[in-house]
Formats: sequence, C-alpha cells, structure tokens
Amino acid sequence: MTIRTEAAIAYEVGRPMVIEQVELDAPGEGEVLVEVKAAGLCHTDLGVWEGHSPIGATFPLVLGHEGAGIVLETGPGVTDLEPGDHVITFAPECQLCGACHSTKGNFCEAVLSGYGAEPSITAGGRRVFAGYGVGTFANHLVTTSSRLARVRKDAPFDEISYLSCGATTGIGAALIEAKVEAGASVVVFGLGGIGLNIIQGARMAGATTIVGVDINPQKGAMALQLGATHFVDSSTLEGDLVGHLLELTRGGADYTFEAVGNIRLMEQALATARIGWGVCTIVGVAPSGEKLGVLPFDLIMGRKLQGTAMGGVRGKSQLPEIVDWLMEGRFDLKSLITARMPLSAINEGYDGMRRGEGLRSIITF
Ligand code: PAD
Ligand code: ZN
Repeated sequence: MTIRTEAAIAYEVGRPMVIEQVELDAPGEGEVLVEVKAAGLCHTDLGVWEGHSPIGATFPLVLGHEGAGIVLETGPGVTDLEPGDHVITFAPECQLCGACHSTKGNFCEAVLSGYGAEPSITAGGRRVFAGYGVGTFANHLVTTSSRLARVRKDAPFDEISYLSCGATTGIGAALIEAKVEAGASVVVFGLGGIGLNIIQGARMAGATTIVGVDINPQKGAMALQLGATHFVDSSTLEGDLVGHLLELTRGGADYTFEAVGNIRLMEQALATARIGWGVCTIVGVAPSGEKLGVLPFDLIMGRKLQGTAMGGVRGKSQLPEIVDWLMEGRFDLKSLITARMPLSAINEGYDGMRRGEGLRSIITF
C-alpha cells in the first residue's frame, strides 16, 4: 500500500521548494510510518539545499531532518515502536553494530550505510529522495526505526521537534561532547539555534563564565537570558577579538565552541582555548572543501581540537531523558521558537533565516 501525503520538494539546488502531493512507499523491513506533527528549520538544510554543504544530497529531495510526530504503522521486524508512540527523528542508533555496542561516540555504523540513497517517494510519477534518510518537510515520512526515539506523550511537538537536531546538538556539545564542568569558563562563537543551546548546556553544567559572541547584536539579550554571563558584539568590537576574549576569561577559556561554520572563526575559537587544557569543539559545518589552518604548536601547547555531530548524543537511548529535562524546566525552548508556520510557507521561513531573522522556525501540521 502506498501512502499519500503533502511534501515540500527541492527539485534543484537553491530553487524554491514546491509543495506537492506525493506517494510514500509503505514501510518495509525495519521501517516505520510517522505522521509528522512539527518540523524545525535548521541551518544545515539550507547548506544542503544551496549545494555547498559537505553533507551533500541527490535531488530532487524532501529536505528536513528535524521532526517529531506519531507512529502510524510499523513494518516487519520493528519491535521497539508501535502505533500511537510519540517519536523524534534523529541520526541512527541501530543498537546492534560495533559502534552502538561501544561506549564511545554516537556514530552508529548505519550512518555510513547509505540508507536513503535510494529514492522512496513518488511525485507526479518521478522518484524523489528522502533527505538524510528522513525528510521531515512532509506531513508523513517513512524511515528506519533506528532513526526514531520514543519519548513521553505530554511533551509538546513543536519543542521536541527542535530536540531532533538543533537544541540537542547544542546541549549535547556542552554536556556530552565537551563535558563542561561546574566552575568552567566557556566561549561560544555564534548564537543561533545551536549556539544558544550550547549556552544552555554550559549553564546546566554549572559553568561560571559563559561568553557569547555574535555579529548580530540582537542575539545578545537572548544569550544573557539563557545563561550567558557576557555578550561580545564582534561587529562593533574595536581591536582584536581573541585578545579581548583571553582577557575576559583570564588567559583563555576551558571550553570554546564554534557554532557558525566559518573557518576563520574556528581558528579564533582554538586560539581562545586556554593553553594547557582548553578544548575547542567545532559544531558549525563549514562549506565543502574549505580547510582549517591550525598551527601544530597551538596543539603542542596543550589545546585540544575536536568536532561533534549531534552533540555526541545517541538519539534512541538518550533523547527520552533530554525530553524529561525539558519537561522539568531545566532548559528553555519556548523562548527560542520565534515562528510557527504551515508547510506552504517553508520558502519564506528560509528567506527569514537568510536575513538572520528570529531564532528557530517550526513547521506545524
Ligand atoms: P543560525 O543561522 O541559527 O545561527 C548562526 C549564528 O551565527 C547567527 O546568530 C549569526 O549572526 C552568527 N554569525 C554569523 N557569522 C558570524 C561571525 N563571523 N561571528 C560571530 N557570529 C556569527 O544557524 P544554526 O545555529 O542553526 O547552525 C549553526 C551551524 O551549526 C551551522 O553551520 C549548522 O550547519 C551547524 C550544525 N551542526 C550540527 C552538528 O551536528 N555538528 C548540527 C546542526 C547544525
Ligand atoms: Zn549502530
């Protein structure tokens, strides 16, 4: 049986998405049909859509990787989900492979298996790909159960859809990947949907100096509301940014994060990490082909450089607890959702992101 639904299709690099009726293949072995209730607009989709992301994609495709919804049907072999379950889409965690069995990282081997490499959607007789093996810019989707985390039913869909990537990546980058500890000093470059959540994660860890840096002065107030102790508007700062940050952190931060995707900023983030032990975590996705210039001596001096995908979080096993934290009020997503819109307004939503407006926009169905 095929499933009919409405989806936003990106036919060509950078061209506006088109809202169309499509048909989904029924869930096969290990797959699940989900009714999407909310889908977030993440900056990563913009890079893929505009064709400069190293993540890459085959067109035509249904973009969107942030989503939350309700399980409608499970295919053969799915044992951990049933119709009616509330789920969040996330990077795969098959819980079977060597990587999932190790205690290290969140790179399930299924990430590299090419699921989603075959088109699974039909629009007007033409086959269409599901972006990242999910494709949340559609009222329904079919994906593997490894990409779905079951969470409590009282959590609002719009907020938990943001936990599908952006918010979790930020909070996880601070708590799980960098392991910020109480009393630490932290500098976050870029205060968008990701950076503001790194600030929340650092505050949850008990960091006592949390500096947010952005070229948009409007981001400062929200950063301070969410736990930053200082905001640096680098668009008006006179003099050397790194020198200013080293002064603010008395010689360098214990933890720095780049959440823009700008290699110059990544270099500054490394230079702002404290000599001896400062850890610089790269979260921003730089355009494909760009290279980071690192002086080996900066590393010899004890600074550490690392990157993170999805904040080091394993979706299936760790998202339920993160949703509990949300419902306990340990962090705030309500203030960060600045626009809700129907799927038909998705192009306008991304126009707003290009202009730097708002924080997180959510498509609601
Ligand atoms: P966003 O557009 O919401 O925020 C970007 C922020 O950076 C904005 O506030 C800008 O004003 C600010 N900015 C731009 N240039 C500068 C600059 N030179 N100095 C300081 N601030 C600047 O994007 P986002 O928060 O959704 O995403 C940020 C990056 O993180 C982006 O590259 C995205 O692709 C990446 C990302 N990575 C992962 C991962 O798993 N590693 C997950 C999700 C997103
Ligand atoms: Zn796995």
